[in-house]
Amino acid sequence: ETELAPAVASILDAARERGGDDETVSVAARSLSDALAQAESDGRVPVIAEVKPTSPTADGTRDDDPVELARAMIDGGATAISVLTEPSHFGGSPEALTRVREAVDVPVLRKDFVVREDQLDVVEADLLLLIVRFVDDLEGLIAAARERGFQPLVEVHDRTELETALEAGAKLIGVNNRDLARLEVDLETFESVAAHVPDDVTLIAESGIGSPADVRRMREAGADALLVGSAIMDHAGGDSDVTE
Ligand code: IGP
Repeated sequence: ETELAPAVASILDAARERGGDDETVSVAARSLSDALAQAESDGRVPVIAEVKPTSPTADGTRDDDPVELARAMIDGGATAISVLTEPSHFGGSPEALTRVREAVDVPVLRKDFVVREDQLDVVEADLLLLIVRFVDDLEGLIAAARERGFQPLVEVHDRTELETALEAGAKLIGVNNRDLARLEVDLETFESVAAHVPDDVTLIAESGIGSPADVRRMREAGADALLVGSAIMDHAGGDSDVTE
């Protein structure tokens, strides 16, 4: 197993320290598959646009209002919104997600490094990211997420992790093109994993998608939707249309 980049190791340490909540959330989730089907029937490329104030590979921090960003993303054609809630390296917060989810009516993904069940109860969201590499009891955490009403999005980086995700019963899988060892992006990651994903799984291409050519490439490799952060954050305030 490859070593984690120092930034990722420290994100993970911080995540393990973070407390959860004693009360159990119960979410009336907005369906991602309905939203994706709607986008397809409207002839739009299904994009999950991400509110990510900063990251270990970003140049600085953007302090735009998350609600305004999310609204602009939806006006630009986004099908769903992802909001970072990780505070130490991504400038995120549960409050930002709550505000966004109140302001929009599309599904909202909680983007964080959740490692334990009690950490599921921090904030209500429609979708919840679970990263295979960081979760010990994936099957247990998927079940706990579903019990609360979340649609778990299970993130993998290679075929071994894909097998783990499938065995744990994941129905919504994201392939992260960014590797957690060198933090470099390679779109071939998605292509090599996607070829082995069964048809009944909803498949999302994550990270490093920055141009219409990238979008086409991921779609041709089988992406049901694309998760785009930096390319949209870099154009936030402009009128870039991510679905063109
Ligand atoms: C978005 P990008 O390259 O478009 O900004 O990537 C998203 O895929 C990325 O932020 C991400 C991520 C994660 C962030 C993918 N998996 C896990 C934090 C945690």
